[in-house]
This record gives sequence, structure tokens and C-alpha cells, in this order.
Amino acid sequence: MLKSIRSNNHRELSKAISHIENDQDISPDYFIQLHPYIHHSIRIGITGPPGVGKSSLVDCLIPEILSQDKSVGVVAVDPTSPFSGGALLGDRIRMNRFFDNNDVYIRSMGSHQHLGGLAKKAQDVGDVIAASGKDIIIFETVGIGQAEHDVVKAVDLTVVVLMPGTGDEIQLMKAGLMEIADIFVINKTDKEGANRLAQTLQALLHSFSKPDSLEPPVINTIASTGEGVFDWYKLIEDHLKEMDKRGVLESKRLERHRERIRGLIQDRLLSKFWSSHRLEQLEKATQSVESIQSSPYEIAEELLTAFENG
Ligand SMILES: Nc1nc2c(ncn2[C@@H]2O[C@H](COP(=O)(O)OP(=O)(O)OP(=O)(O)O)[C@@H](O)[C@H]2O)c(=O)[nH]1
Ligand SMILES: [Mg+2]
Repeated sequence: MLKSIRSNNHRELSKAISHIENDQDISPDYFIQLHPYIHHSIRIGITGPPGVGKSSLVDCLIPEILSQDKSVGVVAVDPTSPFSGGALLGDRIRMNRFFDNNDVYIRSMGSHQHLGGLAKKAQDVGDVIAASGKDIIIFETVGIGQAEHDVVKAVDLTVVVLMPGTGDEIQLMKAGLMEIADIFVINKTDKEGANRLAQTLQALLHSFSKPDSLEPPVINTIASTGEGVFDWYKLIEDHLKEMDKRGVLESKRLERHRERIRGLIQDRLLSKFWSSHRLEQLEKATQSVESIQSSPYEIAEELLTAFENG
């Protein structure tokens, strides 16, 4: 499997991603063997409110990437769908024109059951796509809730896309998008209110910015015509270079690495703890409404003590 992924076999790639998506067991050995081949890839997250034009932007970005002799993988993360298997793809992202291009791999991914596990999944998926040789890996996710925060943990750079006329500043603050953006794109600047949004955003960024930190640049685009997309891609490249120069990229990756190890251990311990036997014990201890009279701490302590004593 690893061999065919390394030779850029998209069918095998899809199979591996389905495994990850469906929480099927993949041996740690698989990822250990994959690891030497993943370091060249740049991972980019694209997020923002529904319908702002994220997919349209990615669709415009692909040819820019290809024109630089680079290959690209796109993963559309759909937080509302438990399982996507790529079938929904045609509806949600219109990038079918790259269907038979070996330098473009496009895929959607559901995440309904374990939102918390999405960061891990996005990282695992990023790894297999990277191992297929893709230079750039893009994760598109709708910025509503936890999903984009999980995806941010799996990428080098995050682009937040906004559009005029949607109650901008409040949305921004509420969604916490200010904290996660490395670059802002204001799309649909053919619509009214683009200037106002840009001004509000700049002002907010100013008041948010910390000394010495890299303030996120803002760029305008019209994805439906492709206007501004070339400059946007250049901005991504320049920003990555600047992040690299300042050591931000490295420290981000290291933190990601560390978080990932922590997560793996947590997962392993949790699944070890919740053996069928222990699930039964929990079930037993909470069988009747009367069990509410016992403190949850007490029951937890009992279960934990039993676990620690083997
Ligand atoms: N006027 C205008 N319409 C645009 C622009 N970019 C995208 N659209 C349209 O906006 C709609 C939504 O675009 P998508 O690219 O699907 O947006 P999205 O953010 O990926 O949407 P979700 O993935 O559903 O959150 C489509 O009908 C696009 O044609 C733009 O710059 N100007
Ligand atoms: Mg989309």
C-alpha cells in the first residue's frame, strides 16, 4: 500500500484516506514508514463562513500551483457529514476539471462523529497525501465551530476568507477567526461593502496585533473571475518565506509534532481504559437513577483504581 501511494497511485491514496476517515485501525508502523517522505509538503488551511467562496478560490488556485510545476492535494473537510467517501464531492467542490490530472488530488472528508479527532485525522490524511508527493496540501473547512480549529492544528498556514455584507466584525469576533488567520482574503469584492469590510478588518487587526508578531495581510479577490488570485498565491508564498525566516514555521511544526504525540498517547490510553469490561462496569454502576446519588468522582475513582491495579 505504501509503495503504491509513494508512486502517486490516487486509488490507493483514496483507500488509505477512507481508512483514516472511518477510524479503521491502521498500524502505527504504517505511519512510521511513511514519515520520511512527508516533509517537503506545505499544508494550507482555508476556512471562513459558509458560502464565502472558499471552493471557488481553491479552484482558481490550482492552476496557479500547477503553473509553477507543483502538485497539489485538496481535502474538503465537511463537519456536518459523517461520511463522504468522495461521492458528495461534485456538489460541494467544482474542481472536476482536474479529475484526470495526476498532479491534482481532490477529496472530501466527513467528520461528524469525533470532532475532537478531526485534528488527528487531518494530520494523518495530510501525511498520506504528502507521501504521494504532493507539494501543497489544502484543507478547506467551513468556519463554523470547532472544525476549523482542529484543522488549524494540522496546517502550516491558515487563510481566513470573508465576504462583504455579512455582519462582519461581530462574526469575526464570535467565530474566533481573528486568532487563527495568517492571511485574510476578502472575496466577492465585486459586491458592495468590500471597502468597509477591509477597513474594519484592518482596524481590528491593529488592535489585536502583538508587537513583533507577523500581522496577517489582507487581500481582495473575486473568485468568480479569478481576479486577485495570482496575487493571493504570491502572498501565500511570501508569507511562508517570512514565517520561515522568523522561525515561526519551524516552531509551529514542532508544536504540532508535540501535540500529535500527546494526542496519540491520549487516544491509546483512552481505548485501553475503555475495554468492554470497563464499559460494562460503568454501565453497571449507573444502571439505576439512584446511582445519581453517588458522586461521579466516587465512581470514577473506583474505575480508575481498578485500572491502575491492573
Ligand atoms: N459575486 C461573486 N460570487 C462568487 C465569488 N466567489 C464565489 N462566488 C459564488 O459564491 C457561491 C459560493 O461559492 P463557494 O466557492 O461554493 O463557497 P464556499 O465558501 O466553498 O461554500 P461552502 O463550502 O458551502 O462553505 C457560488 O455560487 C460562487 O459562484 C465572487 O468573487 N463574487
Ligand atoms: Mg466549499
